[in-house]
Amino acid sequence: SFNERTYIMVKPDGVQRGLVGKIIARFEERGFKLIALKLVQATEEHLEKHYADLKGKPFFPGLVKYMASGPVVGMVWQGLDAVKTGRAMLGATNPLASVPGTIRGDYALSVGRNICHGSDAVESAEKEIALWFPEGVAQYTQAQESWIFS
Ligand code: DAT
Ligand code: MG
Repeated sequence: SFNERTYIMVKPDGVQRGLVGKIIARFEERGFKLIALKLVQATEEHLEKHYADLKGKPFFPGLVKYMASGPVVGMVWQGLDAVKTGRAMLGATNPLASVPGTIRGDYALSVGRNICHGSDAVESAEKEIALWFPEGVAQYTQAQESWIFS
């Protein structure tokens, strides 16, 4: 929908590699509205909640350690079909399969260091937004909105 929200996160490798600004710029330039943003050092406990659906996968312990290895940048972007469009902008989970022009397809090579996260469904987006931004998100009118949506 028009007002759909998605949770996008720059992972510790993306932060260390100085890709935060580039990733933010892509969502800004596409026309999405930034409604929450923060840099946090997440605990393993918090990350286990974020990735609860993957508990039991062989890569789960390594995934949680990697995600806790440095700060991440969490953000919420709002706009038309934000979840699906956000996933398309990130590219395939395994960067080897990510098309050039996508974030992972331009900046990553390995599934264990794929630099960014994006919600995979509206319901998981809402859950992730509540987990990472319990304080809530901003609500404001973007001046360019009528030039982006019709
Ligand atoms: P996505 O991040 O594209 O939503 P996912 O939710 O299935 O993918 O998995 C979460 C993260 O876990 C993914 O970004 C990278 C890591 N991961 C997934 N599959 C993996 C695998 N086979 N080996 C190592 N890490 C994996
Ligand atoms: Mg996922």
